[in-house]
Amino acid sequence: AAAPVIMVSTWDFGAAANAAGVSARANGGSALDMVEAGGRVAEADESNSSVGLGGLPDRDGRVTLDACIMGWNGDIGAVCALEDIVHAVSVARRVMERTPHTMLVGEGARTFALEQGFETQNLLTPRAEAAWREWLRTANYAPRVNSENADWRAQGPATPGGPGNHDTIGLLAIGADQRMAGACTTSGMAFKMRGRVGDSPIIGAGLYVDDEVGGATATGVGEDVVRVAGAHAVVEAMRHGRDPTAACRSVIERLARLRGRKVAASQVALLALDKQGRAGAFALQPGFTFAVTDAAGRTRIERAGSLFE
Ligand code: SD4
Repeated sequence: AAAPVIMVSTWDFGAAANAAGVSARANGGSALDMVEAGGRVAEADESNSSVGLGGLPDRDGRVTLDACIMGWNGDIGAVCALEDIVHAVSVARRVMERTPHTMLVGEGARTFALEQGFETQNLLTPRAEAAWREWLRTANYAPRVNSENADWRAQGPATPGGPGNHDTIGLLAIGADQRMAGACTTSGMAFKMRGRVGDSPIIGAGLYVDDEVGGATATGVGEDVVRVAGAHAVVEAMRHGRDPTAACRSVIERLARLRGRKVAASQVALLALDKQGRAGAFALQPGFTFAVTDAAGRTRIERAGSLFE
């Protein structure tokens, strides 16, 4: 039998995140340490235009970050619309560990982070600023996400949020003590309205972990993930006996039944890891990949099935 999976994360760039997670585990870190370490890799990666530094801004030119983290015992923390602080996942963890609350937004989240010793930095890179200025010429908001869908493909590799660009990272891990945790971190949809919050920092939508069952995370058009409480729905499907792939598929199919043709041009990808160390994913559109690392430390990139071709 294949070695159990100990960490998964969204997209091929998840491989670098998993490597950081696995080394945190080797150094005695918990599943929380694994997912936080992995999220920080994507946040610091300037070439990823959907997470942390280098993330594409909102329509007003501000980079605003959404992140959350969840442990094995219902511990949760989240930040929404955080500005000027790159490691949103770490701020989310501080919200979880050092406040009586579970979510802080905007100015309050930023003030809390500063009190906690996080340093400010300009998250808008020249490349992201140039993409925003280009977008301003039409100021036509279209939620485009990574997909091999023909419509998006036709827009070419330079399209913000289009094929070849990077995307939100969601991470799920099983620690050496077998406890599970997850995290999700993003700059959200490019050129979103100021104040818009997607699924990624919403526990139950962008992320959910139940240590009895497994965890799930989402990427894609957050509005469509929230409609079905995506990550929580996947965990509940696993609780009722579905394997991770079938659980993700059942929720994608539910979304399609609920929304009909309205999701034909949307993308949602769901990724799950169960307590037994089995990983799986499913998406609306083709092209979603994810990084899977097993207990032997081997990482492979898998490609999810999709409802549409
Ligand atoms: C959001 N799900 O804010 C995120 C975005 C994403 O670009 O996954 N991709 O809706």
